[in-house]
Amino acid sequence: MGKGGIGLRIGISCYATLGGSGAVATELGKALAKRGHEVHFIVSGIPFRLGLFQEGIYVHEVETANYPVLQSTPYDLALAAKMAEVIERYDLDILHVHYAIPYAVCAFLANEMLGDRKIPIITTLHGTDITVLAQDPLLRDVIRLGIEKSHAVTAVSQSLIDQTNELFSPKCPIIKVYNFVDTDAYHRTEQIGWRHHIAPNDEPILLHMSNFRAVKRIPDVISIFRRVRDRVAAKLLLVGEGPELDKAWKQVDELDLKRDVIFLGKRDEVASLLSLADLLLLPSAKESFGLVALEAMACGVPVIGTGIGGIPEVVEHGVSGYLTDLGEVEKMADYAITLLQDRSLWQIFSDQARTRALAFSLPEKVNDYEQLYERLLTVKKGGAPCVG
Ligand code: GMT
Repeated sequence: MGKGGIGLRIGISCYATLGGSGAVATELGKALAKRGHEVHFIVSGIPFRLGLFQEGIYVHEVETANYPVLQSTPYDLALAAKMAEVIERYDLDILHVHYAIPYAVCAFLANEMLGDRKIPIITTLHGTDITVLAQDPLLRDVIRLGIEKSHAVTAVSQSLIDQTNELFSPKCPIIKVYNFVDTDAYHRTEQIGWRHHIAPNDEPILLHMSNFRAVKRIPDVISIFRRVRDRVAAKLLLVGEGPELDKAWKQVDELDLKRDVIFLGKRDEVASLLSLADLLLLPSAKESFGLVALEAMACGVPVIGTGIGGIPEVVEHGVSGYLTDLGEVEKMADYAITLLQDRSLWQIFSDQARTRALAFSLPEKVNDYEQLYERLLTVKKGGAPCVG
């Protein structure tokens, strides 16, 4: 808690729709409000993990307007104006934005609008802002600006820090704050009814949950499952929606897997769904952290995936899951079968997954962010340009 025991007024901007960065930002905001801070979400819609009313939380929706002279609706400018308005109206102490584009850049713009009323900006990098968008020369220098103008920059894994350093060599060191999971809310629960509905003959359930973007390698998920199902009666639960969904339907159809693959679409009951699963499949091509892996592990679900990006910082190969190189679907299927055919080995991995998840528990990481806010507010008085 800041200001000598008094709560801070914290602005948070993030993507409100499906995605790990929005999930982390929202869970952080909720936890900060529980600790007595006043949290103002400045967003394009109600954050999907916000849940029911909670004291200390405010949501400010960015409204956009279009005019015939403009090529497109100026969302980013409207966001910057909204940030400035909320900072001023609610006398915010700090603005914490999640994702470099557009949030870090808009936060800088908002501060410029405020003149002497500038507040510290903290930017958390989540992954694709660096690993995908910053690879585009059109966006690279805009992202660089967002990073350089932030008063502190955090990233969700060492892998992401290394990639950011390689690309931008920022003057101010990037701070590592791993993502977290609320291990009280995320734990394995009996899901007898659902389980019976999905797997009436008690078949093991493999699960994949994502925003179905190309980096998630949905075709690999289905190929792994096909190989598993050829040897073990099993079901695959696909949770989420996105650009690769149609292709996934087609592949399932072509491989004649329709009876065993269930497309659930977007769902909120993440912990309950994960509790249904025996294994999580995460064969991503890029993954700066893999929040879903952590949430699955908290629910005692071992992970079979790629050892790419930040995933090995979360999942320990041979302990809480198995990791392979990109595209090694045969190997991933073999690992899955090993765990599915040996229930006592699965139980050991399941317990170890839960133990591993406890190392990423929410209170500790929220402390890290709170301490960073404190440092920023102290340093601001001394006038240092950034905190690292
Ligand atoms: O995974 C996605 O495609 C969503 C994306 C996002 O921007 O919300 O997730 C990124 O941030 C998550 C939270 O920090 C990380 O757990 C994901 O690994 C990261 N995704 C990628 O790096 C592809």
